[in-house]
Amino acid sequence: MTELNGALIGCGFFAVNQMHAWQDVAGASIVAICDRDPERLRIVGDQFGIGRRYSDAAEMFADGGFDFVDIATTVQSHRALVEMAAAHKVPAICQKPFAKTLDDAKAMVKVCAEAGLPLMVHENFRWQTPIQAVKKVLEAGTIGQPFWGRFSFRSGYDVFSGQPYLAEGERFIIEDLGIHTLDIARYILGDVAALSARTKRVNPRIKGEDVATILLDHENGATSIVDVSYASKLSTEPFPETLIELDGTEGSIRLSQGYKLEVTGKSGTEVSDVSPTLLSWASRPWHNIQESVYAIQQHWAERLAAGGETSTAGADNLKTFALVEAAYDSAASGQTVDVKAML
Ligand code: NAD
Ligand code: 89Y
Repeated sequence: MTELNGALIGCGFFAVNQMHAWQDVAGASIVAICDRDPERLRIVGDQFGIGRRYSDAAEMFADGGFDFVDIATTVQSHRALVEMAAAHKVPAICQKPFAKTLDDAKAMVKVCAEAGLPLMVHENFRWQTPIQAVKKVLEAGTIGQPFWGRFSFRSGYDVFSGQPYLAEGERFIIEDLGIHTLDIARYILGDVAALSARTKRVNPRIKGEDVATILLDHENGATSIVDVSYASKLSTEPFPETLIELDGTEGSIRLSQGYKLEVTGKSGTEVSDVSPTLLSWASRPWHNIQESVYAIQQHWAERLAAGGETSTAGADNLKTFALVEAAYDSAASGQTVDVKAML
């Protein structure tokens, strides 16, 4: 495979995982990094031995010499940086949440499409080993046609110490974490026609909602519940596991805490362990997410080299992002929201 050269913008908390993963990805590596915070630039540059360092993304694009850019900044800068990449004809990966608004996200997809450039959203949760295992069982037809699902992420893990900005925004769990859970629901049960949602803030030290319950009407007639919480105190902390229940015409799937997969079909029940691999640079409990970072980046490198749409292309992600906006709209109005009308 030809080696693709990448540049990474945003050397913060999560980018360290992306940098580790790029070292493992076959066919791509990072040759330049950018952060407007000199301390973060120094830390990441020194840790990963990157000589080309920039405090200004415009300067980095002007110098060029890379085949793609990996945008790992927080949401405020995503639109401007994706547009800058498109102006320089550079394919881009953009972290979630893709944009501040659905209109911004649509504009970002349009500018890259018009320039004929690949754009992938770093929507990595669907790449987790347990989620891939559920998808595989469903596709094998063991449980028949799924008619009901539950996608659940309930935790009391302190995410605020590593990501203090999560405590400060008007919006929290749907935009930050629920976005992944909604994407998994779409990935497993298909696109969504309508939804209704209820939210709550339990933790008095944060600004946004930390609990959300969302009812989805999938286009194929299935119904599902996406329930997310960072206010749940449990006997064994499940972070960062997404638990799944699926009922189908011929059987059922249960992905339960501890990465246990139970599949019931016509010939009985099979139980298996679908734990993620602990990569050399990973640490528990984040290893489930860290492995999916490697998986999505490997997928990008392969698709960029061979051509073809990525699983979480910008256009695909509009359908996940619309669910985020619809959930906030529904929680505010108390009404069911027509998701298809938003796209
Ligand atoms: P962070 O604040 O720790 O890091 C962001 C970095 O980007 C900072 O160092 C900041 O100085 C830099 N930056 C911001 N705007 C810039 C610009 N215009 N030019 C150059 N540098 C700029 O944030 P984080 O916690 O690393 O989160 C980054 C993104 O990753 C967020 O969107 C977050 O939601 C996402 N995230 C994704 C996952 C996942 O599993 N996909 C997990 C955690 C965080
Ligand atoms: O930012 C979030 C994400 O994308 O995955 C987990 C997280 O780090 C905290 O909710």
